[in-house]
Amino acid sequence: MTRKLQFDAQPFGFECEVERTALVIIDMQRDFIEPGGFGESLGNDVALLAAIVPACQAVLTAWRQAGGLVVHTRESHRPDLADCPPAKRNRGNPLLRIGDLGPMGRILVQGEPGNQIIDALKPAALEIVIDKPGKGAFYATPLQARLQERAIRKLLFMGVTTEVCVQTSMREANDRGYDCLLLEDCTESYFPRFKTATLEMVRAQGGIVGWTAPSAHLLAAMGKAQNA
Ligand code: TIU
Repeated sequence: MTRKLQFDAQPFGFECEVERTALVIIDMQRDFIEPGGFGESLGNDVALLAAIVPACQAVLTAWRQAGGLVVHTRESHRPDLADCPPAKRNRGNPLLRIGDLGPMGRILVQGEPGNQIIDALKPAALEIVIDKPGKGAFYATPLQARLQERAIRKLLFMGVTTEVCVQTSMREANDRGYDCLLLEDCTESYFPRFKTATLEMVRAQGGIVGWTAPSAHLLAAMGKAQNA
């Protein structure tokens, strides 16, 4: 039985089938959410980001219970930094550069404590985990192949930061033919006005990048589908 979900979204209603849809959780890592990681090394106040964790947890729990596919991404580099262009490492004047030793291990390096997804959203066995060297989840990763193997057509996005890795990943997905929806209360930026602007630009022009909706709309639709 396919389970069809239909709910109010902007710029217009969104429809998907659980079996053909993936929940994509972008970079909910200690490096962005906790002090001492990459986000703070760039001069950001990281405190804002933790507020979305309960809403993300609620969606993740419901999506798992429905048997939906879950994809987690991590922005991360190989320990030898061969996949980190010098342009990325040297841009700006960070307190600590990618690969430098910080309080949570080497900044943005695979396997280091700071590079792990926060415990509250820890990937479960068999969920897909994508390590990505870029801001987008498709660049130099096997994500497209993993989604095609499962005939996934639509993506629900959560994670951080809204205008950087989330928006880049949504744009990459949009160009690959996926319908994308961003859960408004499950994403955050270090700059609240950038989050607002991103939500507006995603759904402008008839959904030029995709849809946005509060997570409550998705959860209500999932509750209805279960009772149907
Ligand atoms: N700096 C910033 O806002 N974001 C990133 O560098 N990566 C992600 O968004 N994950």
